[in-house]
Amino acid sequence: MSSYPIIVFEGIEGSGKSYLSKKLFKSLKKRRINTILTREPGGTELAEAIREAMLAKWQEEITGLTEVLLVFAAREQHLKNVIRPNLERGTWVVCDRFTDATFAYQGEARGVDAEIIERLEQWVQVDLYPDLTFFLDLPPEESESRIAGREKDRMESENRDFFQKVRSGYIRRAKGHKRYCILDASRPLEEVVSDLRHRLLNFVQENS
Ligand code: Z5A
Repeated sequence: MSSYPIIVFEGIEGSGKSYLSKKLFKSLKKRRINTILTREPGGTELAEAIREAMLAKWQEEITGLTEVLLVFAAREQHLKNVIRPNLERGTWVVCDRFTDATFAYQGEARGVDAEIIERLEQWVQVDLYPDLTFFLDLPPEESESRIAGREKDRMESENRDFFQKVRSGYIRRAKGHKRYCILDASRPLEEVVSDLRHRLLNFVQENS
């Protein structure tokens, strides 16, 4: 584990990552734990610009490898300018998505070789990995109804089969890593929040 914790939320669209990461951020602040809330791709000026380019609709084909290179360029900026300096000064980091999203979206769903992602992961992150990852598991049909009516970006415009592959990719990774906590995100929000609170309590006791 890094010196101070990095806690990540993962899941497909509408699974509640943004809502729950804000909730967790507020709850840690209430406990007087210095915490920042950030997201990927994004978190710095350049990384947010890369996010916009990554999610925009283009006339030309965008390959899976291009997406991998874009998210890792954004991640390098985010790690160098936000995440590492905060961890070094004793601040906890709550992040909406991180590298498991690259394995799920670009690896599993776009078909980019996992070895390429692993190499970039080692190269860019070196020794920095999340300490706790909440995977909010939601069937794609449910996700579709939650985000219906929204204007869709390039990634959100993918079909159900794509998101089924993303979900399978997350489930596979969750089974292989002890840091994962899988939450059934199809339940009412209060139930998901209550599970999150319970898991968080244990984590805070172990880490503060
Ligand atoms: N991406 C990638 O491809 N590779 C990478 O390495 C990384 C990212 C890091 C942007 O991510 C895109 O980046 C994403 C993958 C790609 N693209 N896609 N598709 P993002 O996380 O910023 O975008 P998003 O996944 O589209 O966010 P989202 O749709 O806002 O999802 P969310 O944050 O999980 O949902 P929410 O805002 O918390 O909730 C959405 C709505 O559902 C809201 O009205 C809630 O009140 C409702 N909700 C949430 N939970 C519940 C429950 N339990 N019951 C009822 N209603 C609920």
